[in-house]
Amino acid sequence: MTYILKPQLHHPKLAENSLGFTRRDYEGSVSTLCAGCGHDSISSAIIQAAFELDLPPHRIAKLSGIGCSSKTPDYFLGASHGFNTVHGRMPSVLTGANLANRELLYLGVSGDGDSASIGFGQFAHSIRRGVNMTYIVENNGVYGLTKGQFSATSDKGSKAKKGAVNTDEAIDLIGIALQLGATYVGRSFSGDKEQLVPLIKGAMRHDGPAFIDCISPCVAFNNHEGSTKSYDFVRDHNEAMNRLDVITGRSPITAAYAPGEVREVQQHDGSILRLRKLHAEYDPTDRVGAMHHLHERKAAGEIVTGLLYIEPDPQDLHANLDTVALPLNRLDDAALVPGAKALDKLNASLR
Ligand SMILES: Cc1ncc(C[n+]2csc(CCOP(=O)(O)OP(=O)(O)O)c2C)c(N)n1
Ligand code: SF4
Ligand SMILES: [Mg+2]
Repeated sequence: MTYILKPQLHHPKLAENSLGFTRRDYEGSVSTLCAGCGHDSISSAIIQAAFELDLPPHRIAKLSGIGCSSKTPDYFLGASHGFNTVHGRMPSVLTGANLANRELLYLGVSGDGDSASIGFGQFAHSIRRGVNMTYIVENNGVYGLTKGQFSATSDKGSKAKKGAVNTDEAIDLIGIALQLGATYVGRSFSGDKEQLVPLIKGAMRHDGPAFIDCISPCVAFNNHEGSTKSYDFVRDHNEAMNRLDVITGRSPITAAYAPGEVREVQQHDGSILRLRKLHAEYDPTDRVGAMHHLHERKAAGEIVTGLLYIEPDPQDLHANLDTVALPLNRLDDAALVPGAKALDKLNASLR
């Protein structure tokens, strides 16, 4: 169905960002997902985030695995680099691409099956290695593309559409990401764009492994009573820790949230994350506290959302490996063939 072209007609005075691009310049082809699928709202949030951050589309690389969620990069950032990999293998391909060229912004899009089942090891290792990326899991608790089997993020006791009860313990990717050293960790809901867009913007401006678990209901297979990933259930159990506004050089302060204590966190690139706390006691720079809070609220039946953890000055894989700053394809002969003396020195250092 991707042969359906997008209508060219649009309002003659669409707002432009500082690059002269409109929101439409960040769109992709027409979505072929089911009407009402949460994944489409996430695509729309990614488009808005990239537009508002004035990101040049050709400086973004979007990568995904396999699944309805992993199909979505076709529906946004049509002018960016794209790589639809194999089921569960997005993180290793992204890691390799990032090591070869650190000048692009890497956006990994995955599903709960893609990242918590077949790709669980890949997910874990990309986080613990500190790959600089924005990693979004579009989490619907099922394998949507293969017709609704429980996934590893499906909650114990959650009911399938035909009544079967899930007896397995759920993997909470947020908990794993926190444990393995992700330096920006957030959870959101595809039905709450006001929360999701700034969360994605903050992740895109973050220089380290940024992970977002976005609950994204599957209207075809997991949106019924008894499911803990349905629109109704998530709306009823959503417990937002904070509201975020990302302030870059030129972006105005747009938050229109209820008053509360405000905390500002400056990121490495100068962007400021303005957090309006909804829970006075919650400290998003305390990793152990965040893990504790997550477990505590889960036991109380709540789904905590918002920016759950931020390390303002992270160190990424390139810093850990002390790699060369230039993209590998721009290294000249002198750098690539340093000569016998340099090779002798290197060999000696390894003896
Ligand atoms: C190696 C391999 N195993 C299994 C499959 C079949 N398969 C395709 S998508 C998918 C699960 C997708 O679930 P998820 O990542 O949660 O994405 P969703 O469709 O729910 O967005 C499976 C098992 C496959 N394509 N490749
Ligand atoms: S099957 Fe589910 S996840 Fe896939 S497009 Fe339809 S609603 Fe979305
Ligand atoms: Mg899924």
